[in-house]
Amino acid sequence: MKKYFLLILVFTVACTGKNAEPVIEIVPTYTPQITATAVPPTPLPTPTLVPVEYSDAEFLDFPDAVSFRLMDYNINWDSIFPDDDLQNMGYREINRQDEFSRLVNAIQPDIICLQEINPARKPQQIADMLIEITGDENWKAVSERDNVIATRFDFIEGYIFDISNYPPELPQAVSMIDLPDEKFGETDLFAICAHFKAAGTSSDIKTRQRQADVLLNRIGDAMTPGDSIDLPINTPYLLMGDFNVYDTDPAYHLTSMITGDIVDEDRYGGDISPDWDGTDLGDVYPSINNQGLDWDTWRDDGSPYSSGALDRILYTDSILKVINSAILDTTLLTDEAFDKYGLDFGDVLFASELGNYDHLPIVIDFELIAQ
Ligand SMILES: [Ca+2]
Ligand SMILES: [Ca+2]
Ligand SMILES: [Ca+2]
Ligand SMILES: [Ca+2]
Repeated sequence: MKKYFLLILVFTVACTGKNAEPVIEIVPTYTPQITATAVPPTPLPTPTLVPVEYSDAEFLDFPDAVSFRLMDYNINWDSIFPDDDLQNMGYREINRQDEFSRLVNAIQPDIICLQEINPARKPQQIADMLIEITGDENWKAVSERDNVIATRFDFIEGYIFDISNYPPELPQAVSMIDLPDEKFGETDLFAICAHFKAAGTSSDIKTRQRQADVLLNRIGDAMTPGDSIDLPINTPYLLMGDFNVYDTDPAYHLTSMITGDIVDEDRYGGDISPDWDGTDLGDVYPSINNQGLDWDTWRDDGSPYSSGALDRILYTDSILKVINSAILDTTLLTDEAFDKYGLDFGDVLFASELGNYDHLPIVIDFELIAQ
């Protein structure tokens, strides 16, 4: 019976694309559908032998007093909410409440970017959950589509993208985060938490590019006087989330986001310089447990898809400096690390299944570069 179920599961995964990345638009009224037009999966590459090294998770220690910590995590649809939560998406597959709680308390982020939260949820629900998990009353959250930005700092109102003219699948969550003045001076942080369209049809690829073009158009507005939003000059920003960067297409949307190259210029305007000094954005490109051996943020050994760095943290590296970064894989930690940080072996696994992680959480510490 179990084998039969597994066969169905494998078949379903093969038909629907990335595990737990259903081929659907993230619009509440849209009926999810299994498509027959998915691009056939690429043949499995010859497995590369990644050396296994166990880590004490020293990257979870705070590097210094003037850094802030980011956590980015595609949690897989509504997995962090209780089983009986009425707003769970129909295709929610697992309960990760306890795991998420341990991860947040071990990582102790100042800013969190989450994807695959039911768009119908009020962001305050996520803030309340983080207050309960951490005991810190300061958590606040904003959301757009399935993207949520939460912070224990404050938000500064008035810095939002005008997205009124765009189809609902294109916008992403944005916010201005008030970095504490005593540590960061007058500089605050603009944050964009994005989820690019999943799956591999030509329509999916086009949607990812349009999402990139829309973001670049809005960032261009934010960085120049006039129109709907003006960031204070040299405001650092993060452009982070699940970019769905696959090896089955050129993933030009990532190149666009790094370089400012808008593809549909008729609709979204001319190219921009995404960093304040006229250069490209930086791509943190962290590695598993900061070991420099493996850079994949998504992995499911039982699926026909290659693992890959689907999730990205882009940043204005003229203003921000990465001083510590890691993709957290709890299955490669020592017993000492479990004791010290209160983590369990399977905290990042998908349904406790070895070799299947879905997405992994990312931890980055940033410092401001003195201007
Ligand atoms: Ca501030
Ligand atoms: Ca402007
Ligand atoms: Ca262009
Ligand atoms: Ca740069």
